[in-house]
Amino acid sequence: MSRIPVILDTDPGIDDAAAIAAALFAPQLDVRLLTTVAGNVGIEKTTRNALQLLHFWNRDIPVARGAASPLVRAPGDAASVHGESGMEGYAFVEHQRQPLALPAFEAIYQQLQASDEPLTLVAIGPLTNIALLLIQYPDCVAKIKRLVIMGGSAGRGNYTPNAEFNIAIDPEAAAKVFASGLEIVMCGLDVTNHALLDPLYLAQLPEINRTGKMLHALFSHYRSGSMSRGLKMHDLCAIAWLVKPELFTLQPCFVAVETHGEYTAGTTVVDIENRLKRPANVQVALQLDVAGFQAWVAQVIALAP
Ligand SMILES: [Ca+2]
Repeated sequence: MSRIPVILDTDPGIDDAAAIAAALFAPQLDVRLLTTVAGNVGIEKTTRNALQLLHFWNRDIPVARGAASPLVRAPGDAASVHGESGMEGYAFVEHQRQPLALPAFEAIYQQLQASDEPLTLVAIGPLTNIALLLIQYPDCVAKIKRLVIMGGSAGRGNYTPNAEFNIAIDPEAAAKVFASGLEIVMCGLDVTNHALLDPLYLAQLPEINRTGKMLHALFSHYRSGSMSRGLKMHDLCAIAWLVKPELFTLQPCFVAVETHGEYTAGTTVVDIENRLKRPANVQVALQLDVAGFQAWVAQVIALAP
């Protein structure tokens, strides 16, 4: 089986940690680079968290530190959901790992240039690094097979009434990315709000392996859903789509990102009924096979140490 080569841009983040686990241990994927971005918490913390996770799994995938703040706006965060550290709840051991000496968008470009096949980008944080890549290296589009994101919503938001967190933190970056001509798959709240791990599975996690034990400790501090009603695994959806696209129903749509609205900045305007008569630029995930998703998560976590 030829594995899909992937660059993963992330802001760990507790659901990011679960997504990184799945990306590393799904046999279908070959993670070439992790890049970090400010989002759930600041860039120092998301970078530290990414390195801690790779150390936990003893994996030597390079990490590049990305943007410390959005393109034009002041940083926001989601420490209320993920804890002050961004990955509250587990005592990771000390290590000497360091990020690469070059910024994320440069590291991504180098990977794209070095690869003899187009690479898949997966972005599960704000889209700042991807926008910087497109601004600095417009020629990179030809080297990117597709961009799979966790972000946006065709309905309501989870950060402001209409905007999803990853897009709301850096609407200008998202607007740039959505208008880039890249092939984009958007796993937004329309599917991720349903991507629940149920209480029964969550309770079993510590018995499965040390990854399960670690994730269970993090999940106990995660505030998107609850351990007793189920937790929303937003970021895992982007990885799930790559490995199990048959679990998702996609619709090609024109999607624009609102950057000027007084109350609506960061809203993804998803033209499901084609009212604007504009060509589709995004494959929008609108439905998820929840039971299939849960079965896949259990399968892939069991493959981890
Ligand atoms: Ca994330």
